[in-house]
Amino acid sequence: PVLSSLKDGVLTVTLNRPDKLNSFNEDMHLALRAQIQRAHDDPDVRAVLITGAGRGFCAGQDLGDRDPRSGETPDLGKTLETFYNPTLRLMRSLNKPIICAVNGVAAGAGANIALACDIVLAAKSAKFIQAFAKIGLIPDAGGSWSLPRLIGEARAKALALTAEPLTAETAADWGLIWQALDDAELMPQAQALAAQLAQGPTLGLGLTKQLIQEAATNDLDTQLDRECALQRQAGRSDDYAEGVTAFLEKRAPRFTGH
Ligand code: LHQ
Repeated sequence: PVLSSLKDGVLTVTLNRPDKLNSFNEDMHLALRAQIQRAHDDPDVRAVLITGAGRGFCAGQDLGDRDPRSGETPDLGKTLETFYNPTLRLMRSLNKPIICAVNGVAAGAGANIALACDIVLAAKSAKFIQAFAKIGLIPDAGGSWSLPRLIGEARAKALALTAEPLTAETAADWGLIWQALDDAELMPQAQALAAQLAQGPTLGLGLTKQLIQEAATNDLDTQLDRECALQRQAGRSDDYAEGVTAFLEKRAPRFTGH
């Protein structure tokens, strides 16, 4: 249910249930999680690129997996605890950038998995849909946290309460994502960005990701202290020495991620 390849430091992960718009069944949950875990464990992975196979990015949970007509009372909290939340936490704690190339519709938890990535690019034909309201659910997969932070409470509430589709261009205008690109440009640009980051000072990039995430819950004093601690760490890296040396020697730096 997930394809993966590692090239030049970029782990590309493709959600691959195109007949179901890459909606999540248990196998796809576990396969995605395994790839994010691999990104944690394998020092050769220096950036991750997530995308979807076929015309969609991800339509959220596979709604055919649990048929309410069976009469069973579902425990969706358990589904979140078992499947979504560990993956979300792994994505956020990964000290490496995750780029998302949203190639088509991103609905429900599929939209919010995309928003949990560090840099989100989307094809202009893609749409973001907080589909939960249509089926009586609440925004999950981190959406209730990320939406108000990214676009403010007014827009977050309206999107979540109406389930209205948002175009990629409006998403970019609002700051929900980084860029909306012509469809043909999406993958080349996403791959170029992932390659650029993977060849970058990835130790410092990982610390940057963590620091910006921490700012969501820290006050200024705490954050200034964290900047001291992480800049101290970054300043001791090989990549800092190389970056400054390359600048002084007027040449391109050769970063190693150490
Ligand atoms: C699907 C799905 C899908 C199965 C398209 N499942 N087959 C967390 C915890 C536990 C449980 C519940 O949920 C959650 C979190 C969530 O993610 S809740 C939100 C779940 N997602 C949705 O409600 C979105 C449902 N899908 C749609 O509204 C539409 O498919 C969208 C707007 C995404 C795309 O519309 P179209 O471009 O018109 O495509 P389509 O509807 O024709 O879909 C193509 C095929 O994919 C179709 O199958 P078929 O056999 O008829 O060709 C759909 O049934 C299937 N599919 N989403 N989530």
